[in-house]
Amino acid sequence: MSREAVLLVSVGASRRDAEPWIAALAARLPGLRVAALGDDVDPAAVRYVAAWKPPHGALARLPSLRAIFSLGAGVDHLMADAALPPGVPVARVVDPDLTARMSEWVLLHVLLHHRQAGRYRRQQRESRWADDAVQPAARAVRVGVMGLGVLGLDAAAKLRMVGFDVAGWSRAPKNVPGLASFAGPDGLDTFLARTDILVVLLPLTPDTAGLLDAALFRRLARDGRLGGPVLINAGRGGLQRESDILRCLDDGTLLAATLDVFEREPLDRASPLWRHPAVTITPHNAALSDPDAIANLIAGQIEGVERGEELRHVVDRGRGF
Ligand code: NDP
Ligand code: OXD
Repeated sequence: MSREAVLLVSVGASRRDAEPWIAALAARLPGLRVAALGDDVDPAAVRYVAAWKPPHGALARLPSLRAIFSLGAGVDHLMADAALPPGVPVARVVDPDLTARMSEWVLLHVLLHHRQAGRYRRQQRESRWADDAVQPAARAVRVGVMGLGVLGLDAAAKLRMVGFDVAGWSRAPKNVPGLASFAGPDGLDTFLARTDILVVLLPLTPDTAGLLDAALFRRLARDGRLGGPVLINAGRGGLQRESDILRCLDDGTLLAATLDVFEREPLDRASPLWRHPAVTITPHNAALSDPDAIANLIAGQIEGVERGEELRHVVDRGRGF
């Protein structure tokens, strides 16, 4: 068996799922053997892993492992693996391609709610010309972005460019011109009370799990120009309580919701979310990781490590993101 250093790729259930990643990485890293989890590989030869939701336990017992690359920006699945090798750094995706995709999705769905796309789709189905709906200006609509990291800050900047009145919430306050910043549990009430459209781009951690519940939705602004608060979540499904979302849509606490992520994925066909008239669903593809773009990032990281440079975008395993 070859002792050539190996980059092990784990994506999806079958080797075919990993193949675009293997091809993209192998083309950029000719000095490494790029193999799929399940291939005939000497565990002692594995120097790097690139993975999206690998089976828990699969990355244990790789004695030469130098770094694990998440193929997404979120690392909650990796962090939940009790057998993840403790001393090995985990780097996540921070890449302009993925960031731009997420901001596109956020802008699209904020604008669909702002311009009342659901109302006009209904009217069209009924061949009904009704032009009496109030259409507030973007500056009169308050968007609150939960999570002001790489993705939240870019989305907030682009929302401001369109003209929305944007605030953000994070652990520590941010000093960004034109962005009202709220932080920590103490800042949450004020942030929610001035939010008409809540955009969630938080990571899933022990501190954020289940945060999006009925108690939080009740603290959103009731005096907005859209007729009720709107929830848009592309963070993680574990942040939300789906039964609370449905209850709050039905009792008027929420006007509408757009969800890209779910407590269980894929979303069960029996979930009432599919059929709720005020819910828009996308299948966890707000910001896909493009193999070519992300292979460039990982190849650059590996080349840097091999030259003795510091790994970038390393996850703080203590805080979980
Ligand atoms: P970052 O790590 O850059 O940012 C995370 C942000 O969340 C930071 O601003 C951080 O605050 C804030 N935060 C974390 N914990 C708390 C807390 N307890 N209270 C308040 N704020 C908190 O992550 P990204 O922006 O790159 O990505 C965010 C998430 O988006 C990912 O973790 C992933 O789950 C999700 N995602 C979803 C995708 C999809 O297609 N649906 C695609 C890509 C990512 P502070 O800055 O103060 O530390
Ligand atoms: C990610 C995702 O975290 O696609 O990158 O969800």
